[in-house]
Amino acid sequence: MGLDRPGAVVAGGPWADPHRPIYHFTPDRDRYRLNDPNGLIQWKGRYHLFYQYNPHGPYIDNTHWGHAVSDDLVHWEHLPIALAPAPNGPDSEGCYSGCAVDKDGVPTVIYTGIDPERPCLATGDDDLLTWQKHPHNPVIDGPPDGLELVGFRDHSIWREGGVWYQIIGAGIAGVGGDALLYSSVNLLEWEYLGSLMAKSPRDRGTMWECPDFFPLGDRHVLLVSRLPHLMGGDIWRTRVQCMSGGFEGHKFRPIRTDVLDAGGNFYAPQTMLDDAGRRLMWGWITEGRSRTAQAIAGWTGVISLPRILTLDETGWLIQAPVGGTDVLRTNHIHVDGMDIPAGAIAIDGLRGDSLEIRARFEIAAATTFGLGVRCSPDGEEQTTIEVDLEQQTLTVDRTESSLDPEALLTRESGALRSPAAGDELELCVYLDRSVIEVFANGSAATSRIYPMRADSLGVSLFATGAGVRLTEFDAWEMRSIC
Ligand code: DQQ
Repeated sequence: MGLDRPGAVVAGGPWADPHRPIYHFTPDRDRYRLNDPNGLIQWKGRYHLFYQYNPHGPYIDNTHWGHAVSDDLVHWEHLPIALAPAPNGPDSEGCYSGCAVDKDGVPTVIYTGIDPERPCLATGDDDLLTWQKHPHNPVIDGPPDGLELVGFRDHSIWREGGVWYQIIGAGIAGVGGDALLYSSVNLLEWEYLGSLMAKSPRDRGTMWECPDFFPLGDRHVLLVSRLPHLMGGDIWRTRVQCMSGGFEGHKFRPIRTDVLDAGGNFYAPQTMLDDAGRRLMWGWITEGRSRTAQAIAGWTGVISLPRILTLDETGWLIQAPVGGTDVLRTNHIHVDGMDIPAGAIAIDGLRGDSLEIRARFEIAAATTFGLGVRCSPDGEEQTTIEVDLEQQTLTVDRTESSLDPEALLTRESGALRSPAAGDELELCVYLDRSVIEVFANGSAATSRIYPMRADSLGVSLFATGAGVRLTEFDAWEMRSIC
C-alpha cells in the first residue's frame, strides 16, 4: 500500500519545500517517510525519540526505527538508525511500532516484526545507540489460540509488583478493535490473560493500533488509534480514542470515551513518564496532501510538539503544550485588549507562516470566535480556528486553506472541554508552515494545511453574533530548530 515511489523531487530538495515545518521534528534525511513515535524514554536524563522511518523514500516500506535525542524537548540531535529489518529474521518485512522500558538498567524495546506480525525484543547499549535483537525472537509465537485476528501489533508495557504486563493492539475478525493483555516475569516468556477491556467497547472499529495504557491521577487512561476499516484507507480520516476509567483485576473499565484530537491529523500517539513525573505524549502529524505531492516533496510525516497530560475530575484528558519553545520566540507582537464585533479584523504588522499565538477571550454570551491564519490579503486563502461556546466545539476550518484542489480541504471539529462560567479562554496556536497545533482549555486540534500563495501569511481575529472581548493577544515568530 502507498508505494508511490518518488519521481522528480521538488527543486532545491525536500528542505526547500515551503510546507516543511521548521520547529517540529522531521528526520534529517533527503528522502524519507516518518510515521509513529516509538520507544519514548528518558534515559540518563535525556529524552529519546524513536520513530517509524523509511530511509529510502517517502512511502511505506522498509520500516526501520529512526532515533533522535533531546535535552530540552525542543532541539533534537539525530542519531543512527536503531532498528532495521533483518533478512530472514522475524522482522524481515519491517520493524513496526513498539515501546521502550528500563529492565533493571538494561534499555529494552519490544516492537512488532512483520510479516507475520510478531512481538520482538531488542536490548540497547548504555547510550541507546546499538541494539541487539534477541536470538529467540519472536518472543510471542502468534495470536492467542482460538482468536481470529485481522491485526496483532504495537505494544504498551508497564511493571506492577515485579511483574511485567503488556497490551498488544488487535483486531478480532467480525468483532473489532481490542487490546490483548499479557504478563511476564522476564519480558521473554509471556502468558495471555485475555482482553484488557472489562466489557465489549462500543464503536471499536476493526483494529486498535498503537494502544497506550497508563495510570494518571486516580484513574487509568487507554489511547487507541482506531482503524475504522482495514489498512489502505485514508489514514487522516481516522481518530484516536481516549478512554479514562478504572483498572482492577487486570480489567479496564472506561468511564468516559472521547476523541483525543479535534483536528484530523493526529495519529498513533505514544506517552512516557519522565523523571519529573510528567506524563508526556507525542503523536504522528499525518499528511493532508496527495501521495503524489508527498513523493514530489521527497519527504512525509511530522512528530507533534510534546504535550503534557493531566486528568480533570470528570476524566477528561487535558492536553497542554509542555512549553520550552519560548526559546524559539522572536519578533514579539502584542495587542491590547479590545472588543471584537461580529466580523474579522486583520492584525496589523503580524505576518508569518511559523508563529506562536496566544489569544485570551472573555467568556460571556454564547458566541463563536477565533483566529484566522495563513490568510491572503484578499481572503482567497485562509484557515480559521474557531471556538463555538454554544456547540462546545473546537474547529479547524481548512475549506479555504489552499488553492490546491488536491489538498485536504475539510472542516474538522471536536468537543471543546467546557470552560467554567466566568473563566477566560486562551487559544494557543502553534503554526509551523503546513502544521497547526491548537490548544484550548485542555482540548487540542492538529491539522495540516498547504497554502499555495506566497502572501498567505496574515493573521486575523473574528467573532460572530454579539462579538467577543479579547483580553490579551501575544504572538511571536518562531525560529527554526534545524
Ligand atoms: N503504523 C505502524 C504500525 C501501526 C501503524 C507501521 C499506525 O505498527 O499499527 O508503521 O500508524
